[in-house]
Amino acid sequence: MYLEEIETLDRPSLSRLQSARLTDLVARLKATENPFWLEKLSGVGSADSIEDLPSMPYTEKDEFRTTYPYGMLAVPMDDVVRIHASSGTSGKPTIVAYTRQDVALFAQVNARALSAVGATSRDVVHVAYGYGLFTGGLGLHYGVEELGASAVPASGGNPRFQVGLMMDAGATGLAATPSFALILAECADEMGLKGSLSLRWGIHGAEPWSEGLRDKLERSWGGLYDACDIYGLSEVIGPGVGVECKENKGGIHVFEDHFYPEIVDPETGQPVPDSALGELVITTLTKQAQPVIRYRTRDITRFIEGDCPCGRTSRRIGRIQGRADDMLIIRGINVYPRTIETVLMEDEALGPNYAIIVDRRKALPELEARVEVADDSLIGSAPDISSRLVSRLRETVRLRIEVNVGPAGSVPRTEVGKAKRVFERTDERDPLSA
Ligand code: DLL
Repeated sequence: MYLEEIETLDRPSLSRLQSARLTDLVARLKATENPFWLEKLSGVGSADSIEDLPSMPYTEKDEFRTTYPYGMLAVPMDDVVRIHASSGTSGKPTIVAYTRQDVALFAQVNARALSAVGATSRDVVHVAYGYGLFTGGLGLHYGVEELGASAVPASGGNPRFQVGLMMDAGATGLAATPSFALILAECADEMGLKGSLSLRWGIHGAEPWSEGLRDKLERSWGGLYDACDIYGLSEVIGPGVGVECKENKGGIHVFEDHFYPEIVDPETGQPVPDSALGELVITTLTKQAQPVIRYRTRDITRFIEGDCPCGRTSRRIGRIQGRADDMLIIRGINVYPRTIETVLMEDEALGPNYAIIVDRRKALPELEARVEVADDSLIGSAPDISSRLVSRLRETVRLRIEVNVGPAGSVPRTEVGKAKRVFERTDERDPLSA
């Protein structure tokens, strides 16, 4: 463990640490001359305990937009040493700023995350998250260096070149989105190199993925590979808000000494009962440049109760089910794309790539899933595969979803950035061939 003393702290001591940090955070924000924070905290007292947090106001994504670019800064610009921006889907990106201490924290939490998935200073880590404004590349990169391992800053794209580099540089760890890790595995297979690589583990996040996808990913790297989930978001810090440990792979440990998690009902904003699904809300207890109080992440998850065999005492959250704003409403039924993925990936006959098409050509939208066989020898069974998936999807999602099974490699891959899985269809053109 990278910071054993903190990561195994008993709960009462952790709670005292969180309380002291919250008191300090509120005092720091009240001492700024920033009208945004003065107004937000106008009805808040000195915050003596972490238990005071649920009575404080939320921070919303929209506030990053309305205060763009620097309206939420809690330090003078002189103290800012780095800027990142979130991958906004529309309009202006969200700018996030870091002081030198924030950059050190960013490196520390990523070193902790890497250590939890099994990395040590002896690893050569191939970092295939995008470098640049996106927090993934630099976040993991600094974490690798903090741990004392060797970082290979490959960034996204050009998978054949990357596989060659992994081979030559002797990569033992892979930091990449789950979808890009699969592309690399496919490529390594095509190049006849899969068995020759020495990969032991992968740290995968930035997009939703399922247990079935983990299984396929671990198998496609030859079975000795631990694929763990890393979670984070730019508005909070970037990657390294939490991670799964390799011992359990049963929930994401949130680095709660820095990022305090709550789960609330996305409609009412009220806390949900233990282990119920809801929206994750995070307070950054120690960040300096751009802290957030009760940030509504829009990510849907639940708390996981019970101790973890790895010995970490921090609370765990389940895999992110999707974003409140990604939820599709089809004929009155709420569907998260990840629920469809879960059903598809359980089927052994399918490869790991899929696309969901929301067909809006008629008055009532319809869903189609485009999938591919794991191996072209199975293509003759496409009609059977399709009909069993239609009935499984009907049982799980309560909708008829058309399933089209194509040959291996027929679903488009995303080589740079986050995988695009959901496509809208509004006219005769096939959105996948656009
Ligand atoms: O995606 C930070 C990151 C980089 C995380 C590398 C992990 C690895 P943003 O671009 O701001 O930051 O996007 C944040 O991505 O609110 C989630 O909806 C989604 N997301 C991030 N990690 C996961 C994950 C980075 N492990 C948004 N599972 C978040 C599911 C994830 N969704």
